[in-house]
Amino acid sequence: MSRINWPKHSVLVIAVLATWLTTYFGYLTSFNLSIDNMIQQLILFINPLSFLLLIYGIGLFIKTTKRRNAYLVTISVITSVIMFSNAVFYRFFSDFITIPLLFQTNNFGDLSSSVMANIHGTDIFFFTDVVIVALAVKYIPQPTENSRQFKMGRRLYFIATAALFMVNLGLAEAQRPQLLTRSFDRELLVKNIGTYNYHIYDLIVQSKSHAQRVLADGSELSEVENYIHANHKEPSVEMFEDAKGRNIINISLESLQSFVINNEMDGHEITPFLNSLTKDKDTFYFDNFYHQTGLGKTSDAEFIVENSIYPRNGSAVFFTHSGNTYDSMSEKLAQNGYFTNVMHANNRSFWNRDIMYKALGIEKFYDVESYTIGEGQAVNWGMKDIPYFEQSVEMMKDMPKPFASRMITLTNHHPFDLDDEDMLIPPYTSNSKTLNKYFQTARYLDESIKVLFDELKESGLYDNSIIVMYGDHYGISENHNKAMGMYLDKEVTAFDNAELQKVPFYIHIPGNGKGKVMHELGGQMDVRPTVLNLVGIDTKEDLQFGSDLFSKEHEDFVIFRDGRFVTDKYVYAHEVCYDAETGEPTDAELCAPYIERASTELDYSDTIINGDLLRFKDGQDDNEKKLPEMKGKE
Ligand code: GP9
Ligand code: MN
Repeated sequence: MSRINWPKHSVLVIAVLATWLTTYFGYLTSFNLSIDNMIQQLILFINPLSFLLLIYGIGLFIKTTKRRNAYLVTISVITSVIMFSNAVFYRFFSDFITIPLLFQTNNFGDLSSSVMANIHGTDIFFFTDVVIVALAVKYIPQPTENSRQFKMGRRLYFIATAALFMVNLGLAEAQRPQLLTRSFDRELLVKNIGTYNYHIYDLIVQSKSHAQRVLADGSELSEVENYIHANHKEPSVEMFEDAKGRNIINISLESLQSFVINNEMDGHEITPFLNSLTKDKDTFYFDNFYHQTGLGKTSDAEFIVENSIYPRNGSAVFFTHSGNTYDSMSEKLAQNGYFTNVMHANNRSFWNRDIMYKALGIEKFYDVESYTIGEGQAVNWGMKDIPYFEQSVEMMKDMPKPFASRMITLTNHHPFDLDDEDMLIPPYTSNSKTLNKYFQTARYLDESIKVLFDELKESGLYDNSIIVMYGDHYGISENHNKAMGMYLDKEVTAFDNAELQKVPFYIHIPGNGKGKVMHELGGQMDVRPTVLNLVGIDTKEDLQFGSDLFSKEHEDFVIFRDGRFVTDKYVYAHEVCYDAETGEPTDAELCAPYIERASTELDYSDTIINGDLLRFKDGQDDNEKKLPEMKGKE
């Protein structure tokens, strides 16, 4: 071999190529990554490269050949171990490794036996690059140089590496806007920035929150407790236990905003079934109810509904704080004899749900693998809502009773695509394709709820259940103000945009008879206390920011995650105080006391999450968290 005249730095090039290709073939053979188009395939192909150029390139700073060789081999071993561990892990979790999971150590006993069972002989493949790198360093001579020319070349090498990383990130952002801030899904991260960069990203996110947690102590908890107890509202006595012992079906209505309820689009009713419920004697419909989510969208809504605590600003709490202790609604229901679960026909790692649900004490997650998606039963983001509800009710029949199921719908999701046969009304005609299609998917969602009610009645579950439904967040963003203005027939101001954050909230109690339209001003924060009071569970001692919507003491004050707020008199948006009645700007002084309250409350909420303060609360045991269920292929 030494007779061949190898170009300079051949070893480095070979090492990068070997690990790059091993990684790429590892992606293709060991993970079930859904690739929709050529660009995504290209991103997947190039995504290991910038990291490998960087990490192997560090070898260019090592002067002695022996040490440099040892370094190159070590890197090839580490990258192989990373890919190999992820592949084994993926076999039973359908997910990539994340740091919080590695710290949830009390299940490692079970884990090690599952690990052994999930190692395949063919996994030796992941170490192909180690063999190649070892051979290369042994047989290929390496230059020892430190000339100016070399330093220049080295600089160019790193500039090119950085440029490649930027191109990768640019392509990824174009495919998935806000990829890093919203960090939807580990699968998406791996597909877009690669396994290695994903692990670095995970390390940064997790260590940031870990540091804040370490610095926190119990004294902060008493301050927050004082604030919350001082603002405590007595729940309604009249509604206490109105749904005691019943199954709770709590539905997240994807992207559904209140403006479609009891409204028409070009003469077509948009949500006929949900409209009929607003006039139903067993239904309480809240028409002044707001979402309070941030970047975590659906998952933020879930977080709020479970905990009655604000999600995080600028990141998804499901990702950043899945290691915390929570006092969730599900956990409380489970303590009171309910079988708690979430039903959602999507990948279990989306929004880090598989891990967060364990922290929330949810007993079972019926994810996409619990469903059979037949021909024509998927559109847009996945399973269509109608078959989803049909199959879910089938599963409910077999659940221990009473059960508490949170259900998450999906079809009415941006970009609001629908198959022709599911279009029950024509599209709208504005300059926004998004808004035009939104009415049709909202109409489909409405139809699916009707199917759910029918199925529940048919299964015999209906009479002994309550059905709670909330819109999770807006579907039409401010980017579509012009089209919205055309639909609403007015110019959409910051005031209107705040008003457009209203989402429908329903509580349907079969046979109750007291149902009506409730104008109480409320938000997602109020779901937990309201529902728990209905089933007769006391929440007086709980750290929650919401209160029972049926309570006479309930306060007309809703704070948005971004600091906007609404009271019965004022709406505060983009630093302007509006008169709630007229929608006109008014004296800023009038909003001042509420601005203060809003920021105090949001700060306290952040303090709870950042410091993981609920672990200091009596009766909480941080060690109870378990790893997500094993899904071995035994
Ligand atoms: C995905 C679904 C949609 O599982 O919850 O998430 P979103 O983008 O609306 O947050
Ligand atoms: Mn959503």
